[in-house]
Amino acid sequence: MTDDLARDFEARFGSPPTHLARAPGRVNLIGEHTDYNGLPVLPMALHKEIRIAVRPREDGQVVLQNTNEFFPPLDFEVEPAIPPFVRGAWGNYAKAAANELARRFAIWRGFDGLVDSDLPEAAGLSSSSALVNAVGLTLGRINEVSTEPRAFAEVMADAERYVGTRGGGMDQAISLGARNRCAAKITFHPLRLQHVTVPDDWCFVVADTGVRAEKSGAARVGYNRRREECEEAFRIVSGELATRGVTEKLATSYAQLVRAVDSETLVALGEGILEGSLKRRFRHVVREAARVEEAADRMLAADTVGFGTLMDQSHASLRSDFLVSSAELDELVAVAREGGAAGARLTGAGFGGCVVALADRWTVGGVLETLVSEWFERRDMTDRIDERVFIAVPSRGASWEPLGV
Ligand code: NG1
Repeated sequence: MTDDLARDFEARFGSPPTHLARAPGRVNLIGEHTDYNGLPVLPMALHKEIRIAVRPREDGQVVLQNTNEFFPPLDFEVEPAIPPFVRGAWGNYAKAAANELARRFAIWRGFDGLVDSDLPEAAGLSSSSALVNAVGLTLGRINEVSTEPRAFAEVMADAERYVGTRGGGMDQAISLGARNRCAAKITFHPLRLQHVTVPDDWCFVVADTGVRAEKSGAARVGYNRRREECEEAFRIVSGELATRGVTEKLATSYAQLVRAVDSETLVALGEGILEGSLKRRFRHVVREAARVEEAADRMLAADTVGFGTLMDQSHASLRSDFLVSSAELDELVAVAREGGAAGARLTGAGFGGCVVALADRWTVGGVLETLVSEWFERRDMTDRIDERVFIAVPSRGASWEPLGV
């Protein structure tokens, strides 16, 4: 694979690459729309990744080609305040990393790169953050930027906001920091990864609706609006709880609120204070954070049924309270459950993309078969079926490797 990429690079650029940067996508197991509220998440990195064959340049140009012809070649100069390409252009994820690193570390050196990926785009598996991370890692290494890994993950999270989505930091953190065979409970401010070994018998199945959830496009507005609603709900509830003396002083984050008041009490207080959509968004966020804590314990205890139940609850809440599911996502979740999954839910921001289902090694065959026969075959979506439905392998985070020249 790497040899093919290196040969392809040489054919295109005229000399061999010196390094390989790779960054995996991720599947979020539970904890959706919590990261940007400073509340925990539980993702794992995938065996599917972005790879870039790299040759550093002696000037400030970043010259990128992509093995997928759908993504046209591009180039730009490394400098602070890089003007973006048109909205939705793939190169903006590369510019995002370059812009942030140039702004913070005055980097100057660019590179020739050939990008290759086996990650589906706009499917909620974080191909965007994998690309930001792989370009960021490349620019960081060739410009000798020295930052501690967690600080680097925070820089990459800030970087990605360049494309216009006010995302949290989950995707960049897990893609950079994941360990083989593990998921990680991630907490924020300060960023911390607690690695949890995925039980040997567990299989997380990912199934893609094929409906694109383009966060630099249509899904951006819905995503950013949810974030504003969560912020608004927080302002109202934290103010009211301080006035009533429920919290000693004004809470400055959701994390403080959930530490001060247990989640069901907090939900009940929120229901008494908030109205309409804000009430529902608040309820989802508070309960989802509690589910993440519980899910990490269920994983440690290898309690398949317990973990699956939490996934089901998460999906119900994303559908009814957070309103980010879709007919296709709901159907795929239901089919996975019919096929014998212990639990299933949409993964990522929603609005399309993938579901994730938990099975064990004895039931996973039935789940896969049912998904294929009851959903994909009925929609005539059996081409490239291995890319549409697969078992996620908990994998290591990003790396930067010499290519032996
Ligand atoms: P997806 O849509 O899977 O890339 C987005 C955000 C995450 C998180 C989830 C919802 C970015 C890069 N990613 O993930 O931070 O908020 O939605 O839980 O914005």
